[in-house]
Amino acid sequence: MSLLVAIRGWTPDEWVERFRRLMPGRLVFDARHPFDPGAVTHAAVWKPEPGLLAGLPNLRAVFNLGAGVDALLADPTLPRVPIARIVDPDLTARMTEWVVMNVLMYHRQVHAHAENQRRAVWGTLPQPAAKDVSIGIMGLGVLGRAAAEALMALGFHVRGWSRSPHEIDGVECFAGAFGLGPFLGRTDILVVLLPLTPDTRGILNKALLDRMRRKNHMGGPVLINGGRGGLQVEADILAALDHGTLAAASLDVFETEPLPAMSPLWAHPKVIVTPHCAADSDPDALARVITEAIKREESGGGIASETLVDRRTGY
Ligand code: NDP
Ligand code: OXD
Repeated sequence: MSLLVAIRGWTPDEWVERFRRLMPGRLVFDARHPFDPGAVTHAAVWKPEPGLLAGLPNLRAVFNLGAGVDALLADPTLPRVPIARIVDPDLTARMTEWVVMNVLMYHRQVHAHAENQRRAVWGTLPQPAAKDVSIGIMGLGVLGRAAAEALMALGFHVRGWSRSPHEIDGVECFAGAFGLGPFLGRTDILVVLLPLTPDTRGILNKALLDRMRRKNHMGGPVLINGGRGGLQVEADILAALDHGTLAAASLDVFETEPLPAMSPLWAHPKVIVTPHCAADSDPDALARVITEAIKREESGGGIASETLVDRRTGY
């Protein structure tokens, strides 16, 4: 059994070292250097070079080093072996923090208070209770459910939208194309934790933003996207912000990453940009999770169902 580590965009050296430490006695190949393709049984990858995995005749399973598999599935030559993605409490907790931080910032009108402070104005603002504010979460998977629980614990009215119908205690659930209109029509803050698939690409567009509830204490609907940049049409978001259809946006992910220096999103007064770090996790913890998953697969336990990617749906 041997592992190929193929990583683009992050520092591969540290990952190769981690896996060598965690799997003493096994071969751990670095895809940047020559290796024997026939010896590779497992691959730990992040955005691997398209075609690389197709050249591994004895590959048994692929372990994606993140929760989203859109970059991996974009390779049309990807071999038909099981694919596992990351489901990890550390990653989930960090995404929950990012979502809650943003929701509270808008709900408690931090920007308006900061502006008053700048002008030395002792200005009190009307402040509704959390229960009177509706948070709509697109994506009720591992991350969406965790965010829903945290927001419910703070007292918000939480609604959720997914591909298939769900019943979740305390969450008003909607599903599919028919559910989208009613879901958006009573949402004040839209939290997006969807995967990027052919069905969700470009979903955060003018038509969707136009359907959100307009009247609230924040001056209009707010968008918080921690999913993927390909979900959003940035030109439509900018136009909605300038037109007032959207009051504000917090974006962790972008159509092009890193966000180009020329993007108007950087300096837009109603936009908060974070550099795809919402769920930046402890790499040692992730490497341990993957190592355990590889050992489980090797010993015949297969891939844990909550991490197994369904290639038909794309997540
Ligand atoms: P899951 O696979 O657990 O959940 C995905 C959710 O999206 C499910 O509820 C699913 O519906 C729903 N969904 C998928 N397609 C559609 C559709 N066409 N219409 C409506 N709902 C849909 O994923 P996670 O919660 O673990 O992660 C979500 C995404 O977050 C990842 O794919 C990744 O892109 C992103 N991410 C971003 C990070 C960052 O740092 N910014 C870090 C980690 C992840 P159903 O329940 O019916 O299957
Ligand atoms: C992920 C990410 O998918 O960090 O895990 O974006």
